[in-house]
Amino acid sequence: MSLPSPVSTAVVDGIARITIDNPPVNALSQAVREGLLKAISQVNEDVSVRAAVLTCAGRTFVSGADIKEFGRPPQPPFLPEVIAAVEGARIPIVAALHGTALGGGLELALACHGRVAAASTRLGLPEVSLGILPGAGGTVRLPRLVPVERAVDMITGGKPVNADTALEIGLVDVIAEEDPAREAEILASALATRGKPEPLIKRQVPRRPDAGFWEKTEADLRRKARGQQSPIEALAAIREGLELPPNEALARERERFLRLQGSFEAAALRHVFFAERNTAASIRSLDAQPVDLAHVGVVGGGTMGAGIATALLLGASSVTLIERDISATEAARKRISETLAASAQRGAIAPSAIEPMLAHLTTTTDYAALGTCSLIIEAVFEDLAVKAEVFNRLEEVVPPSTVLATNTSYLDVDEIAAGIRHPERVVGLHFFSPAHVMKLLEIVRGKASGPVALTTGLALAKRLKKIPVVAGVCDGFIGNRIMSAYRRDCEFMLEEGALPQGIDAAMRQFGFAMGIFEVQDLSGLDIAWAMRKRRAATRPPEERYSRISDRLCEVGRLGRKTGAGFYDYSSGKPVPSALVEQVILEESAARGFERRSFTPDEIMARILKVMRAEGGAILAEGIAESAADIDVVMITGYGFPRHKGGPMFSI
Ligand code: 3H9
Repeated sequence: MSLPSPVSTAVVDGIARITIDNPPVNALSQAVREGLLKAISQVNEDVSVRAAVLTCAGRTFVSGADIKEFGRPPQPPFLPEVIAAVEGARIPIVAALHGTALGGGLELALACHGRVAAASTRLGLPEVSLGILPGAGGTVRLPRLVPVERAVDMITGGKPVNADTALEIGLVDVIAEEDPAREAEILASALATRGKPEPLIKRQVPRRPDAGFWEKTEADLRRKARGQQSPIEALAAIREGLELPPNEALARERERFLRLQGSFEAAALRHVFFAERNTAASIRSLDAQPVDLAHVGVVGGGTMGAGIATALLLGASSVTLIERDISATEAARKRISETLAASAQRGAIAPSAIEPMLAHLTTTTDYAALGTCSLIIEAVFEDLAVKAEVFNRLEEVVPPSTVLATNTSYLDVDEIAAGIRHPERVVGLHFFSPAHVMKLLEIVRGKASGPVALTTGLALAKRLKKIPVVAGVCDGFIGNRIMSAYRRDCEFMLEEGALPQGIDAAMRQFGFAMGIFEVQDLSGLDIAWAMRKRRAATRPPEERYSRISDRLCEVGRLGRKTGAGFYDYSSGKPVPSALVEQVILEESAARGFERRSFTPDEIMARILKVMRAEGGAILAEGIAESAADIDVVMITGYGFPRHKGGPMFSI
């Protein structure tokens, strides 16, 4: 017995309504493509039909080709054929958009003869974020509808636009006040009076870009893409779309699409797409209700505490923040309002949203004010005794149902929870700085962490639009543990002959936003220094240990904040330092190394090897739930290039 088609057609008063119903996101699976072809041939043949509307059931218009089909041999009918049928229909077809019209979904809408969108619709061609380019005419049709520069931004950047922008640039004809399908019927009816619709593909390109546009855009893209190929290919396809006869351009686009679809980059980005949606599997399967997140407490108003409070306010929670004294509470409030102002300046929030958010922030020195919070996140100084004391104080003022979280990035969550009466309520919530921006949230599962504490961590991640990854207790959890391992090895490479600028350049060339030494200078060398000093007594004497960082700290080079670290910053930018090189040479000599040169490939091979080895150990110890989770951590928290799929990924 064959399954019912996900595409249905109903004709009322000469207007056909073609509806796609393929939950969750109406992806263009083989059955949808086949159903669409049938529907178009049906309305072409039915002479009573004057016009048609293409709409979707459920929460969204078509959000793209079915990514699950990408790894398998393609099954006909292919999308370009479906799209050509829609565009060449005997009658005008108007797309009624809501939710997200993405990728193949937007290409389908471009083939229609008009577009009506609900006000909350987002429209885009995000293919480059999957390592491919639009493969069903998007690069050829979009620049015929909207200004070329806007088409280039949308296709090479992959970021969707909202309905207002879509209307402004001509991507949609109408923003529906109520039901987009109903308003699409009105537009389709009006178009029907003008005879057979003109396909967009036949439309002349209104304006060619200015001289030098392609070269400059390509140079900018190459700089930003950090080795990713698909944006560069997408740009070339758009250019061909404007310079070649349309059918030739469509064929060339398809060729590029199929080639990229089989690339390492596309496999890597698909892996990350699904990996990000499948994290925290062990918590998702728990049968427990999270606590209410409407009012959350934060203890500590330093960089992390204030950042977490900002993230919570942006996530529509009320926040009560505790600091030691009045001047510290005032400093925290100032930090938070400055961060919100900067978010407004970046366009992330409306300036008018700041005051209402700050009205939901209470700063105080009185722990009793936390009595009504169902979740409290501690973000005080990274010291076990200090944190344990905070937890003991918290237990005095809150009921046993309150979940207590620690934002520690290294310390043992079990030891923090050890002294309290209800350790099942304790969980680690490791945010990354800046906490209101960074997408990663490590949910650290302590020995005693109970289901409510864990599901609360997951619910918080969802509310703050973060990606949760579960980590077990160990030194540095997943991310910091891997980073410590490769940072250590990078310092060994310094002893053996490399220089910080050489290692950083190799990492950038591989696709990292920054090299490890630039990163350390940015975050400050003192925290890791303090930790090394704490561990000095228990470090096995036979363990290899580089003294380079310690020596820089000893002379006050703590990173950017002191104007010097692995680099000098007197000009604001990192400049290699003669003094650092001297320290490195001395340490090489002291350890008896004959210095040798390292190629960028050699440096990266070594870094990746260490990352994989540490990742393997983390998996074997059960600290991470899957290799894919480790990839997600390194990509979303540590700048590993997304298009390389993560340190554990291979094909
Ligand atoms: C393309 O179109 C190529 C064409 O140019 C040419 C072809 C010839 N396919 O994200 P969510 C699943 S490339 C299959 O949690 P949200 C997803 O895995 C494509 N499955 O929801 C999840 O499954 P599960 C261009 C898909 O509301 C469920 O749907 N399009 C697809 O937060 C819910 O997803 C894109 O790149 C798909 N295309 O966000 C859009 N999309 O429940 C990619 C989603 O089993 N998708 N799923 O875990 C998105 O950006 C977001 O999913 C979306 C919804 C914004 C749509």
